[in-house]
Amino acid sequence: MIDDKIIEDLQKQIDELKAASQQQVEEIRVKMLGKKGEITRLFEEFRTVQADQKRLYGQKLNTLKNNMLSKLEALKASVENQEGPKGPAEDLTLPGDRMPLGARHPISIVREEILSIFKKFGYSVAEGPEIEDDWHVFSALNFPPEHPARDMQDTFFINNQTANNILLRTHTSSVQVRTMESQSLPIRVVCPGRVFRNEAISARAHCIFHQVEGLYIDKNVSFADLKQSILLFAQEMFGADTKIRMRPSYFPFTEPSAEVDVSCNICKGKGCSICKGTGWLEILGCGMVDPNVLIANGIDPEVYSGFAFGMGIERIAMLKWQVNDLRHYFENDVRFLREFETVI
Ligand code: 2U9
Repeated sequence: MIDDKIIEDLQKQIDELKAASQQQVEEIRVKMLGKKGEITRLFEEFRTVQADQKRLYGQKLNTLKNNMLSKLEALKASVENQEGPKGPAEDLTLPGDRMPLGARHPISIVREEILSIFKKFGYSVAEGPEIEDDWHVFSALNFPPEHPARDMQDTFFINNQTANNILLRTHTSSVQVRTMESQSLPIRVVCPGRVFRNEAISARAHCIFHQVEGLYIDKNVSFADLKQSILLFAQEMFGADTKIRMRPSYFPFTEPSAEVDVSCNICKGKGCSICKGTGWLEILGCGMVDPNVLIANGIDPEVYSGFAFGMGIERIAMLKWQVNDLRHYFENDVRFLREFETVI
């Protein structure tokens, strides 16, 4: 049975409706417009309305239903404003989302390994600028003025209106020079860092690579100290049964100078494809600091002596993991990097 009173009462109810949550809005919708809802029931009873009244009550019922729908929209909007767009406050007791852990780059892993060995030997770590001047990279290290490393072919110079001696460092020796300027003797320091050389990129060379260099200056430092330090480093790095051999070499900043090979720990010195059948792998260069370098840096070579060494981190990493192409270390292909995820 439908009459004006029922419709007016329902309209009054609609006007007074309130909701505090999405759930209450839904309950109201079901109560009014659900299958057994009050407005739905009126529509079902519409059949019983007398024919001459159908037009009038049809309009009234449609208005009631539309008012109800508008009210539901208004209630929904007001609840959303109260709760924020994402619904009720999040449950703070739920476990958090796991952040996937990144992994260290293989060059960083080897760098830290080298540094931690020298730290055990009492060395401190120093870093310096990648953009340097001629003095710290060449002159203070006994490079003669006509040395080919000073050439544009080998070194990246930086165009500068006021100075023509600004360049990207070709080795981290400049950091040792800066250490001699700022620290008192004795000095025992290792210097890791990125260096730049004007070279074509290939499997064996890159215009950017990483070095660790070391410098030890004190009274009575001898070649025997150098040899024993390098042997201990090689055994820490490549295994206790590692042997070393030294071959004479030449660097402007050391005299005498040597290149150091370690026994190949793949074939145990018998000869394999990694050591190209020789049983030895070259790992670093070293020597006694040239007296000219000590003088240039204000140190009396009659009182003090020292040794220095330098190694390329990529080269050590290639030997450690038998990577045959240097470019892998720079491309950051995740399939390559993932191989080192479990290496600490
Ligand atoms: C000062 C005095 C001497 C650092 C040294 C080497 C030998 C050496 C190369 C290894 C491979 C560079 O990365 S590489 O291409 N380095 O062989 N470096 S002695 O000598 C110094 C450094 C600073 C004041």
